[in-house]
Amino acid sequence: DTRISHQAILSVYDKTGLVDLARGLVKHDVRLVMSGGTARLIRDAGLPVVYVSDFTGFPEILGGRVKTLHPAVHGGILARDIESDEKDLADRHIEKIDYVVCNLYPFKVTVSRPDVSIEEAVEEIDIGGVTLLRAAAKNHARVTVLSDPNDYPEFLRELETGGVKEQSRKLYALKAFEQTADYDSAISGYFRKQYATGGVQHLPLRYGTNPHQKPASAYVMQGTLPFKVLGGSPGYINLLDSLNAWPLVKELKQALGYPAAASFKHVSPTSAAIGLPLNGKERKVYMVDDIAGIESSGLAQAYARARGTDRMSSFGDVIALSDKVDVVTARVISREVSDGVIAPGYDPEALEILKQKKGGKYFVLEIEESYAPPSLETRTLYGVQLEQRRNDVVISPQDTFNRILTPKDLPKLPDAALRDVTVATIALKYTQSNSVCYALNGQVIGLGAGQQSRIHCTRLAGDKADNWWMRFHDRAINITWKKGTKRADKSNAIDMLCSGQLPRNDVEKADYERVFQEVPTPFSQEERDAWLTKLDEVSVSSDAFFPFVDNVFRASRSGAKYIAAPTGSQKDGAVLETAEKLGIVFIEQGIRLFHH
Ligand code: 93A
Repeated sequence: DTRISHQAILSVYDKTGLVDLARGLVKHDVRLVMSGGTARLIRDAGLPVVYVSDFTGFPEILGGRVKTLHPAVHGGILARDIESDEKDLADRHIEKIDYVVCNLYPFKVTVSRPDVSIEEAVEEIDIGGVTLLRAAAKNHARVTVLSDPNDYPEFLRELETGGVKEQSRKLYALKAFEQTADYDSAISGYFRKQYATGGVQHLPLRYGTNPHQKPASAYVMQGTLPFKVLGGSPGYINLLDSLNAWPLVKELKQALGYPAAASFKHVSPTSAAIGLPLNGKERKVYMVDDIAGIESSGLAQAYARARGTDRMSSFGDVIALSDKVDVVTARVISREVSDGVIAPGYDPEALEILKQKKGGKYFVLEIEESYAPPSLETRTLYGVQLEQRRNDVVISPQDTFNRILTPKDLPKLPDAALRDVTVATIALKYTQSNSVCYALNGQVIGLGAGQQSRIHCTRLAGDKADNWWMRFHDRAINITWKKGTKRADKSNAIDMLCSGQLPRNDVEKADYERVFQEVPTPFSQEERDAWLTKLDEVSVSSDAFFPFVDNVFRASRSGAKYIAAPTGSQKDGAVLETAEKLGIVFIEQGIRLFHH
């Protein structure tokens, strides 16, 4: 046929709209080359067809596994309008292909059937179609690739009115690339679940955020997961906690050179600390005064501080530890209600202690200490991919806190303050925003997370710091307990006494008083104020600037002497002036640290 100037190859699983498309192509003198099933339909519609096997001179073989995989097809698609390509085609009597219409075997549908066998899944892996799409998309400078039946009408309209536009060819090519990428990820996802189990690369989870969110899993696309599950089976939120808590303690240790610990709940730290020696009072308040040899373990003291800060919030925590876990640390953990732990290693005896928790259900993760995540991170939210560079900024006492804005004549921070703003700021880097953190003695003492207004964070964290400090009052330390009172019940009662949330009626009163040998006298406002004025030298960090001066007032009430925060607020001037008046050192910490 001398009128024929163009050729199309058609090979589709989904035959929607195919006949109309073929009719339109024939109208424009395009010769249609097709694989078997596609050809049958078009022939039945009374249109002229050329079988791929006649085009290539090679039959479909292996029961259809090889249909279009032939140099005549791919040479025809991939050839450019350049002399050497034209010569290659002419030498082999290959004709150029201008249009490729293809969609793939429905691999996703097949593997979504609960009873599908691996053999059935394998047969659904389209090879020739993917190759057609990739080849045509690669050569989109010349070739039009249609991978979506929804595009046929618009394509025909363009063909009718002067030819397919360059911009359309580009978008069709992009669509084909997205389709092959999606197709391949469905295949690798299926085989990951089949072959990479045992937690090496793919870890099935019982459910996601809530029990009805099934299925759920954790996996990496390349290599192996950076942690091993040594005990229990972590859940989805457990992993969110673990994978936020681990970098926090890793960075704390790198910044300050001490073993570090964090206690996490709902993807924010309740506290974090470095392993400074505990004094007698701290050992009592943190409920570790009966742990033999605790002074010999920096790691155990770090966790005692982290767990001791806000014992109410830490109930059922996920723990991260910067160092190999020793027996003393495992003993501290073994008495607390907790969900699991992540650490770079475990002494065999410590591991045994931990694995016995929760009737063997305590999850124990061993993280690869040297693991460095890729710098780009992606998540899907409501079907939309969000991508960003990971927050890999380094917070260090040497570099992050050198810009002291007030007082002007202070050349550098005292070591203790530098240490504490570092602790507070690294904790914020892994806290849901907005967030404000108060720190003292190398540990968080109050952390306000996830509030939409800055002042509410500053108040929440301040109230927590106050509560923490009230627990050091002799009246709280010297409570006499009824025999057999559980640790968690003690923590709850102490919290009520210290926060002043005392019972309002007889029912509440009976519940509150049941744990005490002798019911402690409530704190009067005067006693409370007198004690709180002794809280001093506190460092406060904020994950973003203070929009109003109220934050400085509130921080000051809980003993703040140092505040580190980004600037950029219209009220910067007033904030600094207020800090100056209240005798607070204000450090410009130049990095905003929102975390979500
Ligand atoms: O088994 S294949 O991977 N081998 C091939 O060479 C091949 N070429 C096209 N499957 C192949 N196809 C696919 O066949 C197409 O992607 C399309 O989904 C299907 C169309 O086959 P038929 O025209 O016989 O219905």
